[in-house]
Amino acid sequence: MSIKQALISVSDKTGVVELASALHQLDIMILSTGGTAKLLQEASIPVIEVSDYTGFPEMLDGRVKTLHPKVHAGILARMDLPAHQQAMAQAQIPAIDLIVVNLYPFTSTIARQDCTVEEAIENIDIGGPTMIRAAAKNFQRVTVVTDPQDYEPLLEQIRSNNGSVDHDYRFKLAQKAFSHTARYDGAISNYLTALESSTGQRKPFPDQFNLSFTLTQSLRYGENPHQQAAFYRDAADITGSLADYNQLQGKALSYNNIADTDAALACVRTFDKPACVIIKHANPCGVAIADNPLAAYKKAFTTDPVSAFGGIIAINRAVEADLAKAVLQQFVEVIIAPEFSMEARQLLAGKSNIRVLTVSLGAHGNLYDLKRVDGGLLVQTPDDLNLTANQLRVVTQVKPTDAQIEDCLFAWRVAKFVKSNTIVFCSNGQTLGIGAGQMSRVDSARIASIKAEQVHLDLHGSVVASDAFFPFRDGLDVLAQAGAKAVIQPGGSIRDEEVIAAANEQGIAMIFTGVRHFRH
Ligand code: 93A
Repeated sequence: MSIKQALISVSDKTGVVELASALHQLDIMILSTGGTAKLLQEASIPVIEVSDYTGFPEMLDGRVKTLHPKVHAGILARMDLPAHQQAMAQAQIPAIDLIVVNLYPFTSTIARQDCTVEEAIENIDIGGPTMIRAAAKNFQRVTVVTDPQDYEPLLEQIRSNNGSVDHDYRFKLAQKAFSHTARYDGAISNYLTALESSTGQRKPFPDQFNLSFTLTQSLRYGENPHQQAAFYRDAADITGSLADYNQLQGKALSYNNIADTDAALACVRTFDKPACVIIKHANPCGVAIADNPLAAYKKAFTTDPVSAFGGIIAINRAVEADLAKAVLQQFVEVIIAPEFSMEARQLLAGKSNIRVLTVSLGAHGNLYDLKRVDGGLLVQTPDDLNLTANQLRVVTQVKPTDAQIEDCLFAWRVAKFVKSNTIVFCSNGQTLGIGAGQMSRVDSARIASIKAEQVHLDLHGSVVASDAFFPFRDGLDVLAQAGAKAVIQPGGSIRDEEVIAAANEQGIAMIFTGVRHFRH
């Protein structure tokens, strides 16, 4: 059945003029709501306002626009049933065959620092999801489009299909539509659940979670080939998350790829300057910031070229040809960045095994971290603490220079993404040696300095971050021996005095953060 009448009501107006103009040329009648109708009329596209169509003006500040039987019967009627046909004829309601709707921007509204609960609530779309769900329910006849990226394929379908959309495509769009409204409601539910009261205070911690995940990708296997696995997406609409990744080339992501890419992305996201993070087995083996992404990559790679073999690279800037060329010199599993230039893409295509991903770096963050334990689930809010210089306390006679403070903050930032016990040597916005995942801090310190030695990186004058306090002076002695001149650590050990005395003795400046960054 060919499409005769469409209803367009969109908040994100990307591409809607082009779509409506093409639909009009295909002789499709267009119904539309206030703001959308105005935009289309300004582009000289004939539209009928829903309020004129129903004979019922928009009311309650737009809270009621499309919630009318003439709209919903038009969408929900099964025209293959004589009874429905008859009821529609009797009520003089024409069928609506195509729904193009996207919703009030709830997630981007609540992401704003100054968003009030009242504003959030006004951005809960009611009419939009109702139309989307009605159309998706009736996919046997009705086509529902919720994503501007589907406008072009939709038009292709209509043009090549004699004015209609084929069944499989309608079904696919309906599946997408229900995922869309599920995510939308998930985001609302998560937001409201995290509030203590309707005035907007945060709860101390919820005693009940409304977590919901939907399957996004079946994986060939888990951490090991004998384990089954899949990737689920948080139903809360966290746009720009890793679950929204876009793969430009390469084999499907594995379980370990996704886990490691997550670590890389989380770390690179926290830097404002051009940054590069290389991850191996969930730990950074090189992190750097620089004036441009190529320089950042080169610095990060220098930290530990052996470990970087088969690593995962994250960059927080567009990848251009120069960086693509440098990356091609190495064996890389995954490279992820907000975008890749055409030339960079063509170069990377020469090595079709490299998985090339794009993801947005916008405001983001899961509400909770989850960890399964035997018969239960550990839940916490994420470690999203980022220190600034004025939160630091210098505890030694030796004072750090401004450059050392800057490097200490960089090292501290990296330490957060390294498995405990963590020791990170840095200088000039570059990691020099990383000690990760050891059961004793002194071993992490030893490993970090050995790693730097292996690649002939000079630790003299370097700074060091330790993710938690030094229980004894032995860890600090290892750092001093390696050449460190400033150390950043939480403090708080009963032997703090002993450790501070050791630093003073060896001419090391020591900074306390008062907070730690365990990562187990
Ligand atoms: O406030 S609503 O929940 N009430 C409605 O009846 C309704 N119908 C469509 N919001 C409603 N919409 C939404 O308006 C759509 O989902 C879309 O996001 C937006 C488009 O409004 P406009 O065309 O005026 O910009």
